Amino acid sequence: MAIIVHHLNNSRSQRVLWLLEELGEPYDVRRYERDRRTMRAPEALRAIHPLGRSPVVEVDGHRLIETGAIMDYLVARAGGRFGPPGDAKGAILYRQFLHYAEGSMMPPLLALLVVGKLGLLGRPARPTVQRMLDDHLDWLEGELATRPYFAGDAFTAADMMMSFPLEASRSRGGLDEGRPHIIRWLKDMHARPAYQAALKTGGHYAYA
Ligand SMILES: N[C@@H](CCC(=O)N[C@@H](CS)C(=O)NCC(=O)O)C(=O)O
Repeated sequence: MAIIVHHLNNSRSQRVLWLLEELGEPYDVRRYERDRRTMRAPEALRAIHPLGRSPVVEVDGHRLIETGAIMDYLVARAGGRFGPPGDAKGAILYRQFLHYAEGSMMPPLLALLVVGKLGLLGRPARPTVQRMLDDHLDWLEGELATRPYFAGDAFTAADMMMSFPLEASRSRGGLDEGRPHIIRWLKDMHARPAYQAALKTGGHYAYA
């Protein structure tokens, strides 16, 4: 049975479509549209999983949430393609960035979003949250100055995981050409044929 991806437009689940395109794995996309006013997922997604969030993937008789876990599962299922590199340092970096993307990088981006929505009320908090994000961006710029991809010389699922927080940073977190190594990396990611193919199956994606 083909893998089913429950995909919300403009969301983290774009990365799952991208990985499946890289793997050449057949999949069906069930698309959900955000509410234009609240930007929340539609109620229909709660029928798939009680959290009503995306991605949700149906694979091998399981229903799986959490992007990092989904990527990890799909990579293992594909015999480790796009998984941890063979060298010890690369394998550590792979694990680190696979989890860091959602665990550490997304929270300040989410905080920035909330602060932005608060308008004038949120304004006093903005510099503090921006500084938190800048710490991440400065560190990542230094990391990508030393190697082409997050886990070393090879493109891996860790790069795919890192795409969403860095795309969101470019869109609303002040990431620009002043951090040339991250921008170079983003351009490389967007140039991949599988990334482009995933944009076609996923529908509108504001961050590409
Ligand atoms: N850490 C989770 C986050 C899941 C999540 O919050 N997904 C967002 C999409 S970017 C969502 O479905 N939001 C819809 C909503 O909050 O209503 C993951 O990576 O899967």
